[in-house]
Amino acid sequence: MTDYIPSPVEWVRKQVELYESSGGTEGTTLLNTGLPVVIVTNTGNKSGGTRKTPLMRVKDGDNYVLVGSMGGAPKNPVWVYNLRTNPDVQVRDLTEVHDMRVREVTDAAERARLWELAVAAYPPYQDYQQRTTRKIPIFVAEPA
Ligand code: F42
Repeated sequence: MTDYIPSPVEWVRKQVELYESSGGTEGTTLLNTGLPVVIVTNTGNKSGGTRKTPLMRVKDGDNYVLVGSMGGAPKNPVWVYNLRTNPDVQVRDLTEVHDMRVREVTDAAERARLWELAVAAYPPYQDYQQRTTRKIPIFVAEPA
C-alpha cells in the first residue's frame, strides 16, 4: 500500500474526502448537476503514490468507461499517464469498490460506441471534445 497524495485542486480533493469518508453515501454527484461520479484510485507514474480521481460514471455492463476530458483543456489530465503506466485501479461506485484493470480504447468502432455512451451519461463531453484539438482519451475498466 502506497501513500495517498490528495489532489492539489481543492474542490476535487473535497469531493474525494466526502465520498470516501461517508463510505460512498455523500458527495457522490458532480456539483450542480446531480450526475453520478465514481472515484478511480490509481498509482502515480512518477511518485508511485496513491491518487484518487473522481470521474463521471459511465457504465457499459459491468465495465466503467473513463473519459480524459478535463473540461476540454489542451492537455491530457495526468491520471491518463498514470493509467497507461499502471493499469490496475480500484473503482468506487457509491458503496461498492471494485478491483479493475483498465485498457485504453484504440479501436475506432469500439471508441465510437463508448463515446456515445459517455455523451449520453454526461452531454458536456461533446462540447469538451469540440473545445480541444487533442482526441480525448477513453479507457475501459474491466473486472480484474
Ligand atoms: N476529469 C475528467 O477528465 N473527466 C471527468 O469525467 C471528470 C469528472 C469529474 C467529476 C467530479 C470531480 O470532482 C472531478 C472530475 N474530473 C473529471 C476532474 C478529475 O478528477 C481530475 O481532477 C482532472 O481530470 C485532472 O486530473 P489530473 O490527474 O491532471 O490532476 C491534477 C490536478 C493533479 O492531481 N496533479 C498533480 C499535481 O501535483 O499537480 C499530479 C498528479 C499525479 O498523478 N502525478 C503523477 C505521480 O506520479 O504522482 C506524476 C505527474 C507527472 O508529472 O507525470
